[in-house]
Amino acid sequence: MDSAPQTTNPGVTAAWQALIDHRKDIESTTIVDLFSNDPNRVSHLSMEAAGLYLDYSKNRVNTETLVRLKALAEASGLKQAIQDMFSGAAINHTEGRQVLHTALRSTDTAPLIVDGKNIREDISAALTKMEGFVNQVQSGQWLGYSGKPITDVVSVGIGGSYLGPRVAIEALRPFWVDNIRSHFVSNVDGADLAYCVESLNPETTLFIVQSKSFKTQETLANALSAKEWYLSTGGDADNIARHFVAVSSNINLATEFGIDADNIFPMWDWVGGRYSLWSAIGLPIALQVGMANFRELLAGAEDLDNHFRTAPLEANMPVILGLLGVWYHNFLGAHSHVILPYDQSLENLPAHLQQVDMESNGKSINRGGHQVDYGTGPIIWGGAGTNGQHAYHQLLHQGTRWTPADFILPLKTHHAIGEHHAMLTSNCFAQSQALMCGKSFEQAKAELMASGMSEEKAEELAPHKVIPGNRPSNTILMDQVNARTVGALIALYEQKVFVQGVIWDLNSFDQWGVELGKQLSDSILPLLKGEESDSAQVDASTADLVNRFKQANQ
Ligand code: G6Q
Repeated sequence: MDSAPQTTNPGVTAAWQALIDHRKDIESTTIVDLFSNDPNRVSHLSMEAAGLYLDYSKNRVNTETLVRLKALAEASGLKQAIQDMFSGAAINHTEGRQVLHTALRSTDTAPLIVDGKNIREDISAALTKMEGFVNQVQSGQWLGYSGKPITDVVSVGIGGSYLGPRVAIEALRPFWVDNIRSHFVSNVDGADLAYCVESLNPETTLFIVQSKSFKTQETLANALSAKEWYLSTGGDADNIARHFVAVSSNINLATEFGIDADNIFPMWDWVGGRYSLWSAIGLPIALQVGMANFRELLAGAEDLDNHFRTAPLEANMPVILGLLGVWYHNFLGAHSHVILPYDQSLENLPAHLQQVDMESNGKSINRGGHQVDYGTGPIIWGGAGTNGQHAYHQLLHQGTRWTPADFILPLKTHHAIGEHHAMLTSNCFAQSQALMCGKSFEQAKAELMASGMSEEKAEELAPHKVIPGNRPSNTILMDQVNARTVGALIALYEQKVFVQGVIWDLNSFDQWGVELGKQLSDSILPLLKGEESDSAQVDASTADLVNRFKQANQ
C-alpha cells in the first residue's frame, strides 16, 4: 500500500454546509414549479457530448443548486483528481496501482510511462494481437482439432471479466458476424456450464478463459470443467491450444493451466476488473462484432473521456450526473438509483453499472483510512423498460421511498416493426413525466367521476390513485445503439462513479469488501467435503447448515 493521501472530508467544507442551507429552498418547491419559473429550463439543463444527449431538467435543482454543487466539486479537488487519473498517478493507493483504463481507449501517442515502460506500446501491441486472432477466427482460418472452423466462443470469467463484454455483445447484436455465436459461463453453479455446453460441439468451440489474476475460484473451476467436457466429448488433447485461449496478467498460472503462451492476451495491474472491457478482456466482443466495431467502442469511450477531461465542470456530463447523485443521496435522503434502459439490447446494462458503481463506491472508509460520517455509494438497480413498468415502477411512483431514475433511449431502432419503437418511446417519456407531474387527489377524483362513478365512491378510491410526483429523473438519448454510443454510454457512467468517489473521498478502485467471503468459502468447502479444516471457525448456524448439506449429499 502506498502512503495514505491527503484527504478532504466533504462534510466539513463550506460548500457542503451551503448545500445543507439550500435544501429548504428546494424542498419548498416542485420540479413542475421550477419549469413554470423558467421557460428556458430545458435548454439550460440539457447538454450533448460524445453522441449522447442528456436532459436533466426534470431534477430537483435550480440554478443556485448547481452553483453550490459545482462549489462542492471544486472543494473536493475534482479537477486535479481528473488530471491525476488520466496522467497515471497511483490513485489506487491501497493496492499501489495506477488507474489507466482510459489509456486503453486513447489515441494519444504521447508516452505514458508505468514502471519505466511506455504502456501505449503495450496497448497497441495487444490490439494488434487481438486483431490477428479475430481475423483468423472470423475468416475460418483458425481451425479446431478436426480441421473445422470455430463457430462458438465461450467466455469463462466472472465479475469484471464477464459483465462488460456480455453487455457490449448483447447491445451490439445488429453488428454480429454471422459465423460466430458467443456464450458466457460465469457462475460456479454447474448449471451454468452444463446448459452452455449442451448444444455445443467440441470440434468447433473455442473457450476464452478471462481472468486477470487467473486465481478466481469460479473461473478456474469452470475452465477446468470446460476442459474435461472438451476431452470427454472427443476433443483432441494434443490440439487443446486450438480450443483454449486466455486473457490474463498471470502468464505463469495460465500456462500451468495448459494455455499456450502464444495464446495468452495481456492484462495489466493498472486496469481494474470492472473497467477492463476496453482491454483484451473485450476479445469476445471483438470476435462477435469485428475489430472495427471494437475500435469504435473504444472511440466512443475516448470521445466521452475527452469531454470529461476538458469540459468545464458546469458543462460536463459525468460531473453533472455525479453531482445530482450526491445532491439526492447526501442532502435529500435518497438511498438508491435506478437505471432504466428503454432498449431490449441494453437489458443487462444495469447489472454492469451496478458492479461499476457498487464495487467502486460501496465503501465506508475514506482514502485516509477513516470511517466516513456521510452516505456514499447508492444501491444501483434497474432493468429494461417497458418490462419494469409492470413490476417495480409501482414503487417508483407511489412507494414511501423515492428513487432518482435514469431513462436511456435510442431515438432510432434497429428493429422497425410496426409502431413498436414509437410505443416504446412514448412509454419512456410518459414514465419520466408521470414521476415528475404525478396526479393530485382532485385530478384522480375528477377522472373517476368522469368515468361515471358517484362522488362518494370517487372520494373513497381517489387516494389510492394519487401519484405524489416531484420525483426526479434524467433522460439520456442517443441516435442509435451502436459501438460508438455504447462505448460513450458505459464510459459516461464510469466517469460519473469516479466523480462521486472523489467527492466522497473514496478509493473507487479497490474492492477489499469482497475478500472476506472468499476466505470463508475456502474454509467451508473442506467441511462440506467431509475433510478437516483447521482454519474453519464456523458459527453454530453455519455448522448446522454444513451438516444439512452433508446429510443431503451422503
Ligand atoms: C472488479 C473486480 C472483480 C473481478 C473478478 C474476476 O473490479 O475486481 O469483479 O473482475 O473477481 O477477477 P479475475 O479477472 O482476476 O478472475
